[in-house]
Amino acid sequence: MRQRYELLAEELSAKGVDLARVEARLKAQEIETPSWGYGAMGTRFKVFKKEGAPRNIYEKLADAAQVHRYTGVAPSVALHIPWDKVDDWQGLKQYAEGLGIRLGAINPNLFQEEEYKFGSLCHFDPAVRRQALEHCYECIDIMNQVGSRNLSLWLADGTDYPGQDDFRQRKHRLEEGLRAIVQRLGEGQRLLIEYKFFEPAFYHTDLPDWGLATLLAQRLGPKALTLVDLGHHPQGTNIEHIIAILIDEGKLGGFHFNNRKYADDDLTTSSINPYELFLIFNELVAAADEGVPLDVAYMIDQSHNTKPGIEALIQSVVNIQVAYAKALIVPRQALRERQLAGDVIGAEQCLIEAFQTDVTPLLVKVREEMDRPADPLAAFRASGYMAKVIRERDGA
Ligand code: RM4
Ligand code: MN
Ligand code: MN
Repeated sequence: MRQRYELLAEELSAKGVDLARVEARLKAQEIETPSWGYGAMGTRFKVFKKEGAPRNIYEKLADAAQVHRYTGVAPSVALHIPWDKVDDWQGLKQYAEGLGIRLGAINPNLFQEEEYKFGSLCHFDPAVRRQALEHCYECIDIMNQVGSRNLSLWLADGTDYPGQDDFRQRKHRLEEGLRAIVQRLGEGQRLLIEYKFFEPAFYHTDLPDWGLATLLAQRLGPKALTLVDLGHHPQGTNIEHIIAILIDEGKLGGFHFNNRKYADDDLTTSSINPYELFLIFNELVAAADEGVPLDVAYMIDQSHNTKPGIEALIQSVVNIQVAYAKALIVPRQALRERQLAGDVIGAEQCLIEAFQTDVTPLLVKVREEMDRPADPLAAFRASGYMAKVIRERDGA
C-alpha cells in the first residue's frame, strides 16, 4: 500500500496537486448519518424484520457511533421529531457525547397527524397551520437543548387534484410559516428548506424545486438556506449545476445524500450513479479552492429495505469520502486552461482521469493517520458488534 501511495503521490504532484492539502481536507470532512437509517425501515408494502435492529434512539446512537468509530468522518446524527423524541434531552446529548458523537440536524415531522390531511404550513385552516408552527417551535427548543445548528424541514404539503386549493394562497401561507420559524431561530441556527417535486401529494407539491425553495430562502434572509436531497428531482436533472448556482447565490445549506434509480429510493449514496456524486463534489471543491465561503451540512438521508443499517451507512460514508477525494485531485489549473482554450476533450479528461483514479492508497494513509482501520467496512464486519447486538436486542 505504501508503494501504491508513493506512485499515486508522484503522479498527482506532477499534475500540480498539493497532496498534503488534499489529505488535510479529507481529515476535516464531516458527514452526518440519519437516526432513521439504522432502524428497520421498509417500503409501503412491507417492513421486513432486521436482525439486531435498534429499538430506540439510544440504540440508534450506539450504532451511529460504530460508523464514526470505523470511518472517523461521521461524528453527528440527525434526528426526526417525534420519532426520536425523549423526555430528557440533556441526558441524550450526554449519552451521545459519551459515545464520541453528537446530535445534529433536527427534522420536524409535519406529515403524521390526522390534522395534516390537507397540508401543514400551507393548510387552509389557521389552527392547523398553528399546530405545524408549534411543532417547529418545539423542534427549535430541542435544538437549543442539544446544541444543534440546523432545522431541516421537508414538507409533505400539496394537493391531489386540480382546484383542490388555491396555489397562491398556499404560497402565502407557506412564506408566512417559514418566516415565523426563521424568527424563532437563535444565533448561528439555520433553517434548511428541503424541496421535492412529488410525493405524497399527487397533483402538486407546495415546495417542488430548488427554485422556489431558494426564492423563499432569499426572502427570509441569511438564516434560511436550501437543502438538496439527491433523490428529489425529475429524472435527468443536472444536480451539479443546481449546486453551482446555489453556491454562487450563497444559498446552499445542506445535502441529503442518497441515490435513486426511479423515484425517491433512498438507496446507498453512489450505488447507482457515482459519477454524479463526483461531479457534485467537483463543484464544491472548485468553489472552495476559489475561496468561496461554504457552510454546508453534509447529511445522509437513506432508508434500508434489505441492507443492514450500520454496514449500509459505512458504505455510504466511504463512498462520499471517495467522491470527495477524487474531486480534490482534479487538476484545477489545467482544467481552467483547457476550458479557456475551448478544448472540450481536454477539459473533460481532467475530470475523467481524476474520477478514474484509484484513491484507495490516499484514503488508507489518511485513515491510518486518524487511527482508523484501512478498510472500515471489513473492520466493522470482523468486530463482532452485530452478533453482540443481535444477542442483546433480539434476545436470541
Ligand atoms: C422525505 C424527505 C425527508 C425525509 C422524509 C421522511 O422524502 O427526504 O428528508 O426525512 O422523507
Ligand atoms: Mn431528504
Ligand atoms: Mn426523500
